[in-house]
Amino acid sequence: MMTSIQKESLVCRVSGKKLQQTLNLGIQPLGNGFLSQRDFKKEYFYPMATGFCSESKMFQLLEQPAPEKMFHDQYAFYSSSSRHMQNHFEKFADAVLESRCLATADPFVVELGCNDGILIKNFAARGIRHLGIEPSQNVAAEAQKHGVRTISEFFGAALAEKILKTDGPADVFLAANVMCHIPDILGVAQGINNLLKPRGVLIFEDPYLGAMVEKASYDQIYDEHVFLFSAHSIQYLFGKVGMELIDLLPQNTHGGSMRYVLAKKGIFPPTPAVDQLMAKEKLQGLDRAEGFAEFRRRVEKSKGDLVALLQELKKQGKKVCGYAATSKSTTILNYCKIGPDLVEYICDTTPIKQGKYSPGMHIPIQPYEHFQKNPPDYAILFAWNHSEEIMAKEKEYMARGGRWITHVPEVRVIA
Ligand code: DWN
Repeated sequence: MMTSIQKESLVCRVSGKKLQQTLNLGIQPLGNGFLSQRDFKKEYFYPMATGFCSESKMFQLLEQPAPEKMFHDQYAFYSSSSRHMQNHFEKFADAVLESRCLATADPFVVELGCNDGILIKNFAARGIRHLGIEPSQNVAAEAQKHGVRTISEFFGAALAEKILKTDGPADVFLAANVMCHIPDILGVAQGINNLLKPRGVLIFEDPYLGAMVEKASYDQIYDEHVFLFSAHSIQYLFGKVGMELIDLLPQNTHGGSMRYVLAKKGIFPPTPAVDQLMAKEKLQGLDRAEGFAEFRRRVEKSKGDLVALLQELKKQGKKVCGYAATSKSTTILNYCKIGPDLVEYICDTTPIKQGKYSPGMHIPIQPYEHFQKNPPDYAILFAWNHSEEIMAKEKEYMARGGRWITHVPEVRVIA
């Protein structure tokens, strides 16, 4: 076991002030570090805990593995693995076009972390000048197949300069489920501000801190998610580079996300949604470290309840599998110490994960067809954020008496 720990961040990555610990999820491997048996001995682990900064209001990991460990040419997550997400991003693109922020002479749209092109391909297909930035080469290659112009580099002020020289300033800068992955978020914010036209807008969405706290969905915390944002933290971060929130739109994706719309300060009047959400966050306690005490208690209870349920099912001789080898499942399995003795296998539709083992707890990952041929008595819904889509396609499993286990918002069996 390797525990190469980076001590870079017991202070806030944005304000530089000391962090207060909010949650400790123990020693964890990489969320997407699916591995072969021969690599068990050299598996990478690090201590995963979160902290809160009372100045920037940033909820963040105390320590995070180096980006190169997580995002590389074997990156295991392809955004288009969910049909629901494909529809979501088509609608996202339509909303950008309807907002008329691309209604300029020669519009230019940039997307950070475009993955397999799920969002930006909708602009490419309309012949709009665009650029996708995606450091993981394997998923970037997939985006190129969809006609997306991509570069495989990490974004910051230096890359912004380069793009300004080759393409000029951007009308719209997009990101989805990306910003929360970036430790040098201030450098990225600076780069975005530099790259945008004076009336350019930044539109991005990420899992929302308020939704995670409400649902006790602590599995949103893993190596890749260095931050879980709120309106408070986004306002502080972008305020540092001369930008401000002008709108907020809650999304039901990934278990509760927020779409943030920002522009340079003073250009567009903010909608009432900005003040409304800031007020709600204060009530929810998202603006102070003490506000996370109840969340911590619910997470600890969730662990106890899930382990007790699985042990009871084992005693009864029931067969339990995991449904979808999500990054989130890595957090749950390693925090609760759930291994192949309690969960026989995890099925997943992504070929790169199949035939491998889950990070840390080493549960075999089987192709989806294995689930159909060997249906369990109970399946833990690790992709609970896609539950509607999954329930719709698993009617036969349920009709035959198959049951689901979920931990959101509390551990329970769904018949
Ligand atoms: O931010 C991130 C989010 C957006 O996506 C990344 N850091 C990584 C990833 O997180 P995740 O792995 O928790 O994402 P999902 O979308 O909840 O899960 C995707 C996985 O689930 C894929 O491996 C495919 C699998 N899956 C499946 O096997 N059957 C998904 C669906 C919908 C299914 O029906």
